Amino acid sequence: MKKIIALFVCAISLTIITIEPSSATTPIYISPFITVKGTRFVREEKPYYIVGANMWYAAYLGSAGKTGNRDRLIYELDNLKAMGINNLRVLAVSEKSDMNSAVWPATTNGFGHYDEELLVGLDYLLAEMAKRDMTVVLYLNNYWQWSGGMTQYLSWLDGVPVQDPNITGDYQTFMAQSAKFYVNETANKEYRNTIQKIVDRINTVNGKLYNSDPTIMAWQLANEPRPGNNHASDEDKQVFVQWINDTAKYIHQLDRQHLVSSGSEGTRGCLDDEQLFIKAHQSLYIDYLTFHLWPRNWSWYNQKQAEKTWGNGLKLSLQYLNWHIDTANKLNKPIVLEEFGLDRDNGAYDVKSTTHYRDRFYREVFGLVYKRAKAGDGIAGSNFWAWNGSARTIHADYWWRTGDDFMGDPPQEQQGMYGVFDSDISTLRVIKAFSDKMHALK
Ligand code: IFL
Repeated sequence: MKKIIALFVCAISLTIITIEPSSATTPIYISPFITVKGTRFVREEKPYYIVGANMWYAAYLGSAGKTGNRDRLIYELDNLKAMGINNLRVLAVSEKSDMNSAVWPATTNGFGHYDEELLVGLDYLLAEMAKRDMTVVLYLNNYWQWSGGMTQYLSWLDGVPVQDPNITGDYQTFMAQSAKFYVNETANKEYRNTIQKIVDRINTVNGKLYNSDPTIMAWQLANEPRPGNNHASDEDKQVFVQWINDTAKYIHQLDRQHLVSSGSEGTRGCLDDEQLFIKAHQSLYIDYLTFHLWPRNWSWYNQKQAEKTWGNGLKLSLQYLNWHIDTANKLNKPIVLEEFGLDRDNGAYDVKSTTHYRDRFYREVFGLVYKRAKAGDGIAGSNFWAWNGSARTIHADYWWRTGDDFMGDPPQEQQGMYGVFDSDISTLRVIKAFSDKMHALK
């Protein structure tokens, strides 16, 4: 009996002896994915700040087919990297549309019909971004028409062509139409099929599974989803909140590694209803908040009367920024200013025109983002809209036509309106100065 006890004691002490050294050497798993800790993004146990740009067309350039331009993509990514850009916001899927103001070609050409060349373009983009240690937010639909989007799903179902709001001038009707998408079960079933196809894809360039690729920071439901037009009802708002929650939940069920965000503009995209924005982003499945800032689109500033309207435009912009950052603090989630922009001077589109007011605006926005991030508030960074890079328009009317260079200004807007060209030296300097400061944040 004594012998047995002695052996038992010996076994215990042996166990203890062996546990100690092995537990000390057990490697701790450090996730390569961007995760959320309170109001911060964290990667590899360090805070991760977004110093980003919008480049909706980046996957188009990655295609080896006729719309692609891989040499240009490499050039743009190298330039962005040199400026300290670590994150891009990119359109992952487009829907083929006959509208003049929509891009051509498109990733989906009808239910279940995919353009493999464009998907390979996305593969190529992800592989090149990984080499540069950049991350990407991929949006999976669009409330607006320029990439097909929600109205195109509906049109595939009922066979009625979408009325191009750029031609009719009737954005109110278009917006109400777009919001009908949320309640259309068949359209949402197909949208979810597409999401699954993307999330489960194996990258043909580097062999990685999309759902386990840390280059992808987040999936985003759509670009600028809104509950409807200016007259949307309480019921429309409820539908919107539900759709955000359910779609985000669906994506999380498919992919447990990546973050999910809405793509919302903030309160401006919620009919100025603060509670609606909060409700939509309180969802357990929405990992962080997004907002956009468009002083001229929202009539806070007039590019033709810049000096006269600057003060008010800036005041409202700063209020907007601060309110959203305060709200992120309250909800204890990070927030990203993932779009903002201002016209070139006097509303010019030409690459040679000056950008004094834009530079001033960027400085103000970056200044506030930096100040509040440094103070430990929920703002996790920004993506300016948008990177035009080396693209140039060849048309006197500045409208995009099939086959033209893709630039940050989508086809529903004049080319050169808000995008930053690689020759906009003064703006590039402002971006670089911001990026240096953000990267120095601990
Ligand atoms: O081009 C626009 C884009 O559709 C968007 N927000 C505003 C941009 C500039 O008007 O998502």
